Amino acid sequence: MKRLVLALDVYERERALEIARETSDYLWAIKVNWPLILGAGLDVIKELKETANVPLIADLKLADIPNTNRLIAGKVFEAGADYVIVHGFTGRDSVNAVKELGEVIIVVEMSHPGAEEFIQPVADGLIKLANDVRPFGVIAPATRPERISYIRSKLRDGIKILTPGVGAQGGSAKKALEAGADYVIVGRSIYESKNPREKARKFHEELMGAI
Ligand code: O7E
Repeated sequence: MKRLVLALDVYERERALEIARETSDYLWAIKVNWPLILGAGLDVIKELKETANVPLIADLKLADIPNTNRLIAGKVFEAGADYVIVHGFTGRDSVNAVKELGEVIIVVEMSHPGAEEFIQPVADGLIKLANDVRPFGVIAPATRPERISYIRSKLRDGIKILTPGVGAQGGSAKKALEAGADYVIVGRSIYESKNPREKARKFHEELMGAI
């Protein structure tokens, strides 16, 4: 089973497709965020799926009223995304508006230092929301493995934990998995390396060894 998600945060379509082609053997999924969508357009989602043949996560971190979330998510699912990432703090009606259209992943806690200011203090409420809404998965920080363990201990069985913050942000892939994550999201450590395929292979092997 593969547990690595590539965060493909480059601007250029060609570069994105090349990295996807090189690394796809080791990936469970590819995550696209605003940089690539703004740089290459929404059609890059379908092209990446055809090139890498893996699920596509659209990480737009939607945080709007239900109607606007629905309008945005509709376009993104139509473009071929398999999962759309939404913020939970806007409330369950906004999250459900996206879930009615396809699979969602809810942000429960983020990986950067500033996440301790506002998001971490309300994580319990966001976990409860996730347990009620039953998304495919939630986001938890690899930079704080103890928080992954905490979130896992409160989360309903079957909801996956995806964790960013490995490598460039200082987190460890192995520790994140041992703490209870299901999938590890890695960006710069792979796409900025001289040999993205080799880097992805190393992360894949580290993750396989951690199970
Ligand atoms: O640090 P990198 O280069 O390995 O990239 C990490 C990716 O995960 C990047 O796309 C960033 O936007 C995303 N991310 C975080 O780094 N921290 C978070 O808390 C949440 C995400 C993320 O993927 O959000 C999904 C909701």
